[in-house]
Amino acid sequence: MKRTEAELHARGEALFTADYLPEGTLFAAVFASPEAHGEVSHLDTGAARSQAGVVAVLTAKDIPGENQIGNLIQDEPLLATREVHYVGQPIALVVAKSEALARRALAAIHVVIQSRPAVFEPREAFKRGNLIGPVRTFVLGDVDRIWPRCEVMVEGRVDTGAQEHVYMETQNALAIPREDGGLKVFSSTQAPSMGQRLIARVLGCAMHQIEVEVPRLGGAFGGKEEQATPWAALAALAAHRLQKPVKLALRRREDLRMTGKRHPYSSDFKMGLSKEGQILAYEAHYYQNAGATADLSTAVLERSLFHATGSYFIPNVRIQGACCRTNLPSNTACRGFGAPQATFVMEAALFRAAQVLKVDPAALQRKNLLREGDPFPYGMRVENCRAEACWEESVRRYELSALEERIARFNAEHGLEKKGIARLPLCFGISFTSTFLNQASALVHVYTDGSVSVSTGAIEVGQGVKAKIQAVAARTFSIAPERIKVENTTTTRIANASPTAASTAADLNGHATRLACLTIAKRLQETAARLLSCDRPEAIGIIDEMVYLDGVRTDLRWEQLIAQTYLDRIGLSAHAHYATPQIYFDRNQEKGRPFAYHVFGTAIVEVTLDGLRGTYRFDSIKVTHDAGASLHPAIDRGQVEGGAVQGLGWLTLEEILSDDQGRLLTDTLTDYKIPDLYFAPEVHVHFLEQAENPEGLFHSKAIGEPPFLYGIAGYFALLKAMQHFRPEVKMDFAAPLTPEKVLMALYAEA
Ligand code: LUZ
Ligand code: MOS
Repeated sequence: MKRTEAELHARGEALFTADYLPEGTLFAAVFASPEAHGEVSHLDTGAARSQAGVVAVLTAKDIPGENQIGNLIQDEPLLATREVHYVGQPIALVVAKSEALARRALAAIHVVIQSRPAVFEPREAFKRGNLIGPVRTFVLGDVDRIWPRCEVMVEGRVDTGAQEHVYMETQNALAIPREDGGLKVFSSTQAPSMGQRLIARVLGCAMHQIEVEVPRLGGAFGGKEEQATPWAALAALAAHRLQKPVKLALRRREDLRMTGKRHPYSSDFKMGLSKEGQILAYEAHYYQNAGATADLSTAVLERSLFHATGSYFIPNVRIQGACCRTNLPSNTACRGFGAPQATFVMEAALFRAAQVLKVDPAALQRKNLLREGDPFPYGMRVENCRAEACWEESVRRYELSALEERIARFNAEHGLEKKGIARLPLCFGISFTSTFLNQASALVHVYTDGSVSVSTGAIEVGQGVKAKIQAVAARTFSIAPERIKVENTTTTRIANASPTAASTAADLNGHATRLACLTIAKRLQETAARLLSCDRPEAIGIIDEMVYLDGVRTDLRWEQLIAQTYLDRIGLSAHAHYATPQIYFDRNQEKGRPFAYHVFGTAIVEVTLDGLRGTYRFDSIKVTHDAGASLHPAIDRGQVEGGAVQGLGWLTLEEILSDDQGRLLTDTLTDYKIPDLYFAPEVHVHFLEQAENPEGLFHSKAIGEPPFLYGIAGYFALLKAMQHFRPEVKMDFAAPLTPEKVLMALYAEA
């Protein structure tokens, strides 16, 4: 099957929110706080207002409803009033006849801020008690009873950095007033229903007054789950006040400065093992840098806790996590959503333990892999466990012993260049950890010519969800995919949609699509039975657009069947709702069954280090991935490749730096280096065979986020290469491990 819209993208004809420009549109630009923390004592917008081309300058006073866009926790004003909490926090909105005029007027706004001390580090915020939500603790067994019996103990600290989403399309929205006083808002968002609800709150109107439509997104990666809302709400506010269409589009530098990133974590770990390398006890403390507002931070932290033990069974565990409030733009959802940070801490602990035991980390990884029925610290037991299957398949398929020999030979023959390899066994839980979000609906129309329109709440962010939903409808009806159009998402056709997030969009919306198609298919069976004078509709089947009776092909075709159903005055549309069965979580006990299933896999990463320069090249990443019975192998392969490379970027190249006043220094894409074609290694992807997933849509598995974690192996491969170059090198677990840091470590004085 082809990727829907591939031609449009190849020709540059695909339309994005920014491509819609109704006549008479005004343009907005955001005036943001220059201070990380302080009290606004004076705000003068008069000079800006009187500049040529400026139509209005809006502040919090212009908000007719509630000045509040916090979702989980209501701690986020749309426009700052008395206090500012980070550099880049919106204070005022200039609306003008052109983008250039709007931006020029920003310089004429005068603000006086009495600065207050700002906090940027999560451990310091924790000490001061600046927490969001409760400290969470997951416990299994009893670590304190086991510590004295452990023959090997390791402890340490781990830091992982922020990561910018770098969606190609920056944050933007267009709001258009409607005749009834409501608004139609085009928004580049993963969460149109959340946008609709919060815009209604800000404007003080009913949700039915606000329609949010999403064309397609030029990438999101979690950055448009919560953080598309402010820009849509600001455009909506201006359109509502001025009764004109208003567009708000951030430039790249504004986007980099004003929006949040992946949460940096600072963590402590302690691990106890037997001398044979069995992990007996594990303890970790996560200090999450949440930034200035709650946003999704508590949910991200929760997913970290769920992924604390990685792909391993550990009988005694205590994990604690704190969401620490700092004076940075609020950090937010980013592919993996807290799981990569926790998995990295686990792998760092194992790496350290392997050093002490003088064994290859892979030996410890293999020994402690999850097995069928093992409990996670959150109560659920692992079902259809494929951790060992993926590991063993990767050893066979990628001829690991030959690979290791080749690397040993290379290292023996080369003085200045050294190679390292490392592996990452993956285990990722699928479902939103907030159980209520695991629902979706679909609206399917069959037109009288036999063509089909499918609407769901899923947003096409480039991940190919439309192609998957098209495949689901085509399979359920057994008709050609070309007959099926998957529509853009809008809140008038699909209500109360969960965000396109948590890797669940194809699963949840695909299930709903299948149910709606089945409802129509049942009606079609009845029509066909009538036409064929048969009193058993269940004896009717449709295969490749032809009607079958008792397994025997008839002359009745799909189009005829549809036309007759219409003439018989039978409905050709259906709406269906799907909710993931049998999931729950009790936050008092911290136990439950939060996930429908887990995704497994194994990656092997090989890197070559230039010991003279500290530069490195990732040669290859070899993946064995459990995609279930893939709905669309080409798309799933693309997700594995992209995820793995994005994961490598997070831990190596991508470094976000701010000055001591909380101002972002890496605010261009020349300062902030992301993986490109030259950086990307060869990616080999093998899907585990005979891997049907009974819990999944047509036995498939979700794909979006899990492969991001494969990049973690790259960090440890690099540490191994550094060790080969200089055995006594001091190794911190502090990502990103940029070439500069590698060089400093290799030549640090002992
Ligand atoms: N978003 C969310 C997510 O709201 N809840 C989740 O559990 C989640 N997981 C991954 C990515 N986004
Ligand atoms: Mo996401 S991190 O699934 O928006």
